[in-house]
Amino acid sequence: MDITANKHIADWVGEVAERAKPDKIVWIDGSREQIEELREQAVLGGSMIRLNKEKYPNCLLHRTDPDDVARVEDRTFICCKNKEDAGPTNNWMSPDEMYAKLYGILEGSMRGRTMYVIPYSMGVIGSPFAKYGIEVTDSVYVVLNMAIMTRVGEKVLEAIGGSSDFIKGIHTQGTLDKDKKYIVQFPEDNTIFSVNSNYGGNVLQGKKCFALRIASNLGRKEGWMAEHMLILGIENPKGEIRYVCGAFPSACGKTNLAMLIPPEGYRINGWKTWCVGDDIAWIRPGKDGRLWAVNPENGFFGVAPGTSERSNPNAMACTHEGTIFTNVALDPSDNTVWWEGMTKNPPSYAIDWQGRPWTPESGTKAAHPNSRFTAPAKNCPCISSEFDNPNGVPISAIIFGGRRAKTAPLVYQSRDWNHGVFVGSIMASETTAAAVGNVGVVRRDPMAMLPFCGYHMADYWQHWIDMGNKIANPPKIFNVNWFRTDDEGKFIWPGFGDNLRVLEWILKRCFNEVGARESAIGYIPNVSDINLEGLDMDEKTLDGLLEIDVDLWRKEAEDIRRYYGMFNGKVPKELWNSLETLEKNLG
Ligand code: OXD
Ligand code: MN
Repeated sequence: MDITANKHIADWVGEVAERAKPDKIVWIDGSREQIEELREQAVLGGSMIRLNKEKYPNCLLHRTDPDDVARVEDRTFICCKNKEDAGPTNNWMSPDEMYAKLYGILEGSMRGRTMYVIPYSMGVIGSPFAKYGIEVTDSVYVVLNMAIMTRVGEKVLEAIGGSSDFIKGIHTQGTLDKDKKYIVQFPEDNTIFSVNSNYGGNVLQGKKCFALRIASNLGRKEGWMAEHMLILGIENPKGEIRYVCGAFPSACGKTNLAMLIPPEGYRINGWKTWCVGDDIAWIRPGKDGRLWAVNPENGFFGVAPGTSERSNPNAMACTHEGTIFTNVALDPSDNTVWWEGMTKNPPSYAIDWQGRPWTPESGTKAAHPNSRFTAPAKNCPCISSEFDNPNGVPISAIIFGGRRAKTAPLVYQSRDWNHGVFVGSIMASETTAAAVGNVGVVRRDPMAMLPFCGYHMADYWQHWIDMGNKIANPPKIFNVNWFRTDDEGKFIWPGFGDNLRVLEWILKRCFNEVGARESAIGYIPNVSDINLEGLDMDEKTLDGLLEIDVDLWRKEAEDIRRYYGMFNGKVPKELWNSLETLEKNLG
């Protein structure tokens, strides 16, 4: 493939090349041959290790710089003209100042290197949901990952045609200097820059940069929603498949929920689950007055540690072919990978994520806690038959969730859409004992979008309210908390596949098949309506999980009032109304 006939793309790529001064430009055509050739080059060049060809065909291992292992929220910016438009939850710099800085870093940064041009699509190419981007990068790692996570190549250029409607993305690895790392979105120019990083979430621009930060701006303008949500289809014994979207902050089990395996009793009765997406949902009103969602991605960028045949066999199955592993350990005895939590017994000897010899006695982690697998969605044994449906799937329920030791009950339902927006806006998760200090401190993460909302958070809430006014049959909105603990700090609810018991109740509520009790915070299940068969839990314990501690909720309401105060008078009145109702209900 050579230069495109699209003048907007050709001129812009030419301009980037003039600044970055690569030795060579390679256009990614999306062919198997080209991807295989790049894999081979990466292996020969030493940036990738090829894994056991029988056990892990076409799989590679990559190690990043030890200082470049996660998303960098403090180096992530939304650069729009007015600071106020980025809001108090985003870092901001004026576009002129930021462009000057970034072009300075870009200048000559690809000398001696190859610049790859990746045309990619978020969503099924040519579908009404699809949006296109061009990412130029000097990293083969980015090319190979983008070819898994998105749909890439010539077909994307055909779909763009002569249009200038595409997202421009520039990535240069640079020197990986921590203090010159920038992940920047220019929503008014549909432009993304990532410099001095080569870590997935910062540089696979289709994911957080485009599909959430830029897309949340596009959705606001165009009347749809870009959300940090999984999409899951639940098939009941009658063969009806109903879909839910779920937003959870990190370390709350989103990928596990997206690939959930029903408990045995449910399986025997014919329940099945189908994964449509594990991280991002683009949601639009359909002609039928419902909301319809697609997963704009084409793969999973999952956290490896803790993923096992027990916790998530579907995710494990995803990783056995055509997968890129980043910062996991290598078992040199058979050239396979390992991470903490994968098996009970670690290998007796391994090469750790930094390439150093490791044994179980080393006292260090073999895999980085944020090590990842990039796996094709089509590998997933429970991938939905609707995954490639250009129209998406109709959403019955939206589920918000966080990690709360005491406050939030196992599940509750909002009274209506606007109250549901309130429930999403006050989403919070407690920091765990795994992190230094500050155990149990609540961090608000509205709709799990805190690091990903590309404009003022209060305007985003207003957009949710506006969307609700436009749809005749909105999904019902729920909040779940799998993480209530007992007096000894142990989780009470078993979680994982058993979460289906709660999802069953949620879906029954959506189809008016079950009643509920009113409470100060919303509707709560009647204890007898959650199926406990086959579970070692009595109704009294379940009742405890559904209890609302009025004192804790009074404190919560005070904290929400303080939190809303941060948004310079921009919090929609509907949310204040919900807060006042809550305060009144609590007495
Ligand atoms: C995240 C991710 O950080 O999905 O949320 O990688
Ligand atoms: Mn995510």
